[in-house]
Amino acid sequence: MGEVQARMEDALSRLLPPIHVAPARLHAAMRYAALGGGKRVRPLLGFAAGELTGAAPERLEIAGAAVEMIHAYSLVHDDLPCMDDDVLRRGKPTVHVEYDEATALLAGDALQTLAFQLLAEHRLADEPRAQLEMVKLLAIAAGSRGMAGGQQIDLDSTGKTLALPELEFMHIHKTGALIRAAVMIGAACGKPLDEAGRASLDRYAKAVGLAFQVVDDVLDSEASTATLGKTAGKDSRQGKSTYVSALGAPKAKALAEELRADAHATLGKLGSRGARLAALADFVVLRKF
Ligand code: GRG
Repeated sequence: MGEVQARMEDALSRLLPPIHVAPARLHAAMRYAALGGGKRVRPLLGFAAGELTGAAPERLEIAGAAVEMIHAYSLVHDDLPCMDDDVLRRGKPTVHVEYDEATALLAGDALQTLAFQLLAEHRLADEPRAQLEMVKLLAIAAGSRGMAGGQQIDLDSTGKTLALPELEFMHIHKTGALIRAAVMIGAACGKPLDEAGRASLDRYAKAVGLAFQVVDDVLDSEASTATLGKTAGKDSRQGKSTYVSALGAPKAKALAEELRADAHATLGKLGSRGARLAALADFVVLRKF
């Protein structure tokens, strides 16, 4: 994990515009948002999925950087006063606090468009059609039928109690869609999987994506701000529906375990090449931050 995390830090630093290029303030804010923090879970999953299909690491780091830039953009916008209004992220002041709101908005926008630029300008798949498919996967995962849509449902549901199927729908979109895209895009950097292999990998990614958010809900209610590097306990203070509010912490943890078992079971169909994906399912569920 450390190797991929270090590799991603280098790749992101190389791919983001340098601070000395105008507009320096915007480029500095983009670098502040994307560098020097974060677990890099999505690129880690992309690398592990790429191992399954024999993808070149040079391709995986570009694909991972694109997904990570979408993720960084979502965090910058999520922290804005018009959304979650938070002042701490990855143990540092949020982008709008360090810079200003307008710059944070633009930094998020520019990170998002740079992600698509990366997918367009680097050779990431053997077939052009497969590369176009990656662009589509990322666009759908980030858009109204993915992350942005999930965020809208989250905003609309504040102060309300969601039933479990609605909660699952929100989380699958808000957090799960990008995680799923990270896995499928990583795999697409290598030799195409057959239909059954693709379906198994997608099922794995869906389970891990949902597990990630269930664990995030548990950590928000149980871990400290210092451990998380972001403000803890916000979900209940803001009246958000979470797996902890819906099920209670013990049942939410049991659900995360069920999803971990599902992820492992589905990887069984992919043979020993899925070992790293299995270890990452464990990391997502057992993590403490
Ligand atoms: C603003 C379009 C838009 C979307 C925002 C994903 C999201 C939607 C907001 C993020 C808010 C949040 C805390 C969601 C919970 C799950 C999540 C994405 C946590 C942060 O991801 P990690 O733990 O963060 O991978 P690091 O810092 O490790 O990269």
